[in-house]
Amino acid sequence: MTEWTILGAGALGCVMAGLLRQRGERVALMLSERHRSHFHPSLDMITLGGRHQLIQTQPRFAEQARQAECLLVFTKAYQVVDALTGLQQLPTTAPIVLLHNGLGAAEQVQELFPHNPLIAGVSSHGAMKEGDWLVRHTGKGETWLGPLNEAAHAWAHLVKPLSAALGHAEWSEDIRLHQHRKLSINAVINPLTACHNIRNGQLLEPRYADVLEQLSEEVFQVMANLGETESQDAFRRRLQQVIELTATNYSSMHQDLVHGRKTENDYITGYILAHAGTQPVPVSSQLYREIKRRGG
Ligand code: KPL
Repeated sequence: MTEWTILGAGALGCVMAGLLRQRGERVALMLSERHRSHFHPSLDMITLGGRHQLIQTQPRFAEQARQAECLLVFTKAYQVVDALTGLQQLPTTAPIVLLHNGLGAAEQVQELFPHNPLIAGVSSHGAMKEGDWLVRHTGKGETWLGPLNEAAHAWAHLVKPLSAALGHAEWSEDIRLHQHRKLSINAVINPLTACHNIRNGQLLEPRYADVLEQLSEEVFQVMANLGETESQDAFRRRLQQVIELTATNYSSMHQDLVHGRKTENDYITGYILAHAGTQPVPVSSQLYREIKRRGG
């Protein structure tokens, strides 16, 4: 049985640790320096049914990276490279699974760890941090994994235990498709909710109808130029569905901005800007600048 090492003990990382432990999987949590002097408490996960579940994981620090068998990276996109730079002793056989929002960090990871199997993951589970070591699982979703390099092709079997623990996990040889589908949703919902200081569901109010339509059109066109074949109607329906399903949530970018944290702006809206080519993307540009101006 593979031991899972989770890097990035944020909301989603902790919920994944909890769901894996519930299925009897071995889970280690890679902790940062600031946790070293503390006693490592057990994780308290509030399940979808509202029950508190105490989760025991194996605490690990960077110098123990050589013990990692499979690394699941749940840090924010902009932390991925720094967090992994500290793990140079990771065995070259250990797959690295990148599960952050947005796109753009994988190339640097590939340079840092040229021999490791590199896998991209896309998950739509909902999670919220409610305190130190207290997390809530807020929504069940799908999880897709797929290869980013040659060595990763041998690791498709990882989805079996993941699927048992998470309810759904599948391997896709075309993981870029799933990454683009998630990014296109994030590139609409996240910057708009962050800049207007609203919950996801408020985007359906008539006063946001125009900006929502303009931004959706921009994002759709950039994705189409990148080769995505989804129709505009299908994209609109999918967007509407995610907004409705997450109506009471504050998006991750909203939460980051409100709490004075850096956001994933560069890896979400920044990705749209970087791939727009000659296509005008005025709404995305304006939102990108506004989030930067507010320190995100
Ligand atoms: O993934 C999300 C995020 O907040 O980053 C969405 C789907 C927009 C849900 O809030």
